[in-house]
Amino acid sequence: MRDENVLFELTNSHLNIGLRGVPVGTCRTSFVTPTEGVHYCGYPISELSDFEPEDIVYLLMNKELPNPEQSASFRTDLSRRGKIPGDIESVLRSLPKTGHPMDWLSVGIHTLGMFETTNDWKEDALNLIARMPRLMGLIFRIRDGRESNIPEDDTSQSLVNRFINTIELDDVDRASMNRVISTYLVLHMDHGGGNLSTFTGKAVASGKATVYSSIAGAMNALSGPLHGRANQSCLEFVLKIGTSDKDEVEKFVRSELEAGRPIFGFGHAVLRVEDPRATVQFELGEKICPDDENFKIIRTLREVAPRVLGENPKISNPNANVDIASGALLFHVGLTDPTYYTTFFGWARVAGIGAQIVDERSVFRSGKGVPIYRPKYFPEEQSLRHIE
Ligand code: NMX
Ligand code: MLT
Repeated sequence: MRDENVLFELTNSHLNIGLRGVPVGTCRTSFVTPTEGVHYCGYPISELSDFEPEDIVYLLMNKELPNPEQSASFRTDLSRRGKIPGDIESVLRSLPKTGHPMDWLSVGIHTLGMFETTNDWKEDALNLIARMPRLMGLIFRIRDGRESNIPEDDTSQSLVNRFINTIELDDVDRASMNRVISTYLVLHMDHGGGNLSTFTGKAVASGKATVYSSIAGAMNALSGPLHGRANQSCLEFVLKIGTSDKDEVEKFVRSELEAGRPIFGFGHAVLRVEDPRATVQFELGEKICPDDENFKIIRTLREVAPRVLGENPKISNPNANVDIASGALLFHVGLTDPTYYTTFFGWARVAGIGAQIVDERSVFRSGKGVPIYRPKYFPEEQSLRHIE
C-alpha cells in the first residue's frame, strides 16, 4: 500500500536537473498547476486580473481579499510608508548608464535597505513594496538623463500613478498606461514557491539576511534571459521580425532554433498549456491595441511558435508563457525600451517574494521559521545508491 507520507520517490534521475519538481516546502501565497497556472491564495489568476495591485498585495500578505474598509486602510498604510528615507537620487546618478536596468534595480533595493532596515520581516517587506514605484520611476528618469525638476512623490496616489507621475512622459495616454501596468503587476506578483527568483530570495533570507538583501538577490536571479529577462528578449525578437506574415515569422523561429537560441516567451518548467497570464494579456491587447504592429506579430508568434517547437519532443511545453505579450502592451502605451521590461517583473514580484519571506521567516514552524537552506550534493562519482 502507498505510504501517504511519501510525497516523492527520489532517484538518480533527479540529480543535476535544477531541483525540477523535487518537493521542498509549502507555500501560503500561491500554487501553480500544469494546466490551470497560478492561483493566488486559491483564486485562479484569471479571476484577479482586473483587481487593483494594492488589493492583490493585501491578498498575498493577508491570504484574503480586502473588504472596502480594509482596502482603504491598506492604501493609507502604504502611503505612510512610501517616502524613501534617504537620497536615493544621488546614488542612482552615480551608477553607470551602461549597466542593465535590472542591475540598477538590485542596487536600488540594496540602497533602500542601507537607508533603513527595521529587521521586522513584515515591516521591511511592506516598506519596500511602498517605496518601489518611486525607485522604479527614478531609475527610468535618471537613466534617461532627465534628472532635473523631478516632481515630488505624492504618496497618497496609487502605486502605479506614483510611477507614472515620476517618469512624467509626454504624449502618453496615462489611463491606458495605468491599465497596462496595473494588469502587468497583478499577473506577475507571485508564481508559487519554487520559481528561481522567489526560491533565491527565500534562500538568502533563510540565513537571516535582511528583506532588502534577500530581494536584491532575487532580482539578480530574475535578470537572467531564461527567467524574467525573457520579456525583454521577446519584444526584441518582435522588433527584429518586423512583420506579422506567418511564413516570415515561421522562418524566423526556425532560424533562431537552428542557431541554438531559445524562443523567448514560450515554454515553462511547470505549465503544460498556454499560460493563463498570457491569455489574459492577449485579451487585453485585443481590446486596447488589436491593430498595433507588435501586437499583430505576437498574435502570429502565438500561433506559429507552438507548432514549430512542438516538433521537438524534448520540449515539454511549446506554448506561450507570461513573457510573450507584456512587451507589446508596454510598448503600445509608450514604454518603448525593452531593456526596462524585466524591471516591471521585478517590481511586481517584490510583493510575492516579500510575502513568502514573511511566511517562511515568521509563520512556519509555529513562528520559528524555516531553518537555513542546506540541500545535499554528492561527490561527482557517487550517487543515491551509495547513501544509507
Ligand atoms: N525554445 C527553445 N528550446 C526550448 C524552449 C524554447 N522556448 N523551451 C524548452 N526548450 C528546450 C530546453 O532548452 C531543453 O533543452 P536541452 O534538453 O537541450 O537542455 C529542452 O527543451 C527541454 O526543456 P523543458 O523541460 O521543456 O523546459 P525547462 O523546464 O528545462 O525550461 C524554460 C523552461 C522556461 C527555461 C524554457 O522553456 C525556455 O528556455 N524558454 C524560453 C525562455 C523563456 O521564455 N523564459 C521565460 C519563462 C517564464 N519566466 O518568466 O520565468
Ligand atoms: C513565472 O512567473 O512563470 C516564473 O517565475 C517561472 C517559474 O514559475 O518557474
